[in-house]
Amino acid sequence: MLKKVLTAATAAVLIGSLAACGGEDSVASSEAGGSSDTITMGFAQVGAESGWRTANTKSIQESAKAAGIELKFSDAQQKQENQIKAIRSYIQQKVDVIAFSPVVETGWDSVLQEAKRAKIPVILTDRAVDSEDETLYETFIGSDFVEEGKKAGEWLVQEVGTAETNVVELQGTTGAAPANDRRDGFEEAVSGSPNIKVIASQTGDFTRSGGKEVMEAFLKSNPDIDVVYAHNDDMGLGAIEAIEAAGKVPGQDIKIITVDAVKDGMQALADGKINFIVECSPLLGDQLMDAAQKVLAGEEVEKRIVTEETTFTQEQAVEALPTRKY
Ligand code: GZL
Ligand code: ZN
Repeated sequence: MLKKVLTAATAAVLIGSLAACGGEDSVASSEAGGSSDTITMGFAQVGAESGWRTANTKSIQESAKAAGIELKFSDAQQKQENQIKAIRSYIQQKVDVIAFSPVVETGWDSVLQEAKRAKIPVILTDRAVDSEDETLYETFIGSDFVEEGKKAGEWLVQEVGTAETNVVELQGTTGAAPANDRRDGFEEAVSGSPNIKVIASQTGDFTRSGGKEVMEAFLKSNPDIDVVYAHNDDMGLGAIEAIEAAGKVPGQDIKIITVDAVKDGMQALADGKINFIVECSPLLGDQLMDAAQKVLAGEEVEKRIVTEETTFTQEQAVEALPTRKY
């Protein structure tokens, strides 16, 4: 059986190369199981916890298709051990490049050293790792989360002036770069306004249900809440449900600031239930595929690629909604 297969394969290669007559040997390489010029990427996604994540996954899948890159994709349900397992399986499958969005900042060095030993380049997207060894990844493509937190705080400072303002904070996933940095950036921006106090902070794990549950608890234990600062739209939308259930008016009795600017958040902003949104773009797919092709072609890629993003007021949301891509 094997002999027959080999003969057929050899014949195909011969015909192919004759037909190509001096063209590239794409037939030969495709006969060799997976042509050498198609890049295979293993992507280990965080999960499907938010509208942002869904849009991010869509962007990666669409951009891979457009770039002719074969994508192996896994969803870790927000568990680091699942992401590590996925990265290990990509190493075993000998993919050309590995990309992932680390659910938390710490605990990646050993699996990234395994990828390095296997000579498989790694690209970080969306969230960063705290690794000291920068040779463990080629580049990090993502937003500046500290900047996002600052933009949220700066808006609040100019909005409330010197008025006494009690803020409750719905934090992202414990240990995640966006949670740590959006907290730090916000604190930095309001540090010059002693009238603005963060009276409670708790993780809602970037999910709508998490935001709702934590906000219900905040409402029970804090009689005077003026502002909710939610690290993403989904938790802000959950907070809106809890605020309305408590008979208060979101956007008026309690102002809400969120980060992401996904469609559902922008709709709530346009409806006046959210007061300000800091954009965090999930559309990283094209930049990722471009970086992967450059890395594999041995071209220079800058270590840090920051994604462009803006902020939205209620009026701007009404304008932007019709053309919003996600
Ligand atoms: C930010 C991203 C965050 C989003 C959340 O780049 O990691 O994770 O802000 C998502 O919506 O869950
Ligand atoms: Zn108050």
